[in-house]
Amino acid sequence: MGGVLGKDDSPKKGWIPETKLEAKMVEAMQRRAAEGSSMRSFNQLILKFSKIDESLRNCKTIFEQFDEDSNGAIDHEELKHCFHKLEINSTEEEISDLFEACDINENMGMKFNEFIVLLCLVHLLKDDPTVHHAKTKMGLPNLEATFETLVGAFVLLDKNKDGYVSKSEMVQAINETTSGERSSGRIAMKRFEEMDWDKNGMVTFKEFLFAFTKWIGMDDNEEEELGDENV
Ligand SMILES: [Ca+2]
Ligand SMILES: [Ca+2]
Ligand SMILES: [Ca+2]
Repeated sequence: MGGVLGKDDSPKKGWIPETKLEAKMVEAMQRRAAEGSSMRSFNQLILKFSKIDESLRNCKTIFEQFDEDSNGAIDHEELKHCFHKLEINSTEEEISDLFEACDINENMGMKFNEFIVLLCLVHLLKDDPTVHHAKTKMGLPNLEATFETLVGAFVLLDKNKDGYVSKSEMVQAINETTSGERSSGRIAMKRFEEMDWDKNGMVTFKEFLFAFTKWIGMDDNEEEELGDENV
């Protein structure tokens, strides 16, 4: 509890990724973590929330474009076309792995929020350290800037740079945000539980992204008004 440098804080050694995709994700994240976060504080992320929200919502057009039969979901075939159009070089196996990983309700179709998560994972995985920042990988510059922000946010949370966010890392982040607030520990716990939906005590980037789409209300209420802002 006491010492910051105590062993209690150390990560679980030998955390084993559940899938090949997760292993790749963790590896990519560790590489990014080694480079350092583009973000200095969690507050900075919070300030960017509405911009991220807007950018992801604008992605609806992309989603609709690739939902060729307009049934509200992107199926396996449609995803392949999508990758082809966006010039994402992926093997058949990679596409299947991504599809499986992001199709969380296993109905064989990407819903909008699942699709966003998938694209963001692609963005991370396709990250060639020599080209990033220089050019975009999918020809979707605005969206990719948003993905970068989300990667940065995760790197910021992942203090020990092991590719996962643990409970104590979450507590630390929230503490830094709301300095002096007594309830912050509880908020952190709640946030953490929202993110860790397989309840294994660790949050992966994928879980983080899904939680994020939930927080900004992108998951269920897609029927709701899109694009009639009364500002
Ligand atoms: Ca479709
Ligand atoms: Ca960590
Ligand atoms: Ca988890």
